[in-house]
Amino acid sequence: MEKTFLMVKPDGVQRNVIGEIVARFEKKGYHLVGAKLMQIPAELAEQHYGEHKERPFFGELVEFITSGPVFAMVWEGENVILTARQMMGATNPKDAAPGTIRGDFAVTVGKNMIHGSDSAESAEREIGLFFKEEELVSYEKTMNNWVN
Ligand code: 3AN
Repeated sequence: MEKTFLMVKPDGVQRNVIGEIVARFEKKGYHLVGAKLMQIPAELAEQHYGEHKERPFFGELVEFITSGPVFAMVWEGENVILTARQMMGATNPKDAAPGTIRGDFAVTVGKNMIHGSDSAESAEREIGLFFKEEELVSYEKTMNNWVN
């Protein structure tokens, strides 16, 4: 089953919307298979945003993402990579449609609430950077045993 890496950024954590963001993906029908509240070390931030190293905002990006706790998550489900990106909305909140996370909660491009992997390759890379295999669960054995 397809997996993606999503992360509520420091602005989202500070604004107390972790639950609201998690609820959107739960209600959509995706399954949370890993999650942790953490403070990202600078080296991990630089690795995570490695593809933006040459961009003028790289320093700002690393500084922001390490400025407070983030909520890192792995979600699983059909087409979750692309659908989560659609649910997040455009990178720049001014272009993000109402109803999307950035469209509803964010104003500026630097502080845009959430990160989500943009391809299968980045999902695999980012999940590996943030989670050990034993930190991810499988619902295969429990599915349909409880309320649902
Ligand atoms: P996305 O997060 O939608 O995949 P990317 O990968 O283009 O967007 O950019 C990574 C992050 O860099 C964005 N989430 C955003 O916070 C930040 N960013 C992108 N463009 C700018 C910019 N012009 N100025 C400041 N930060 C930016």
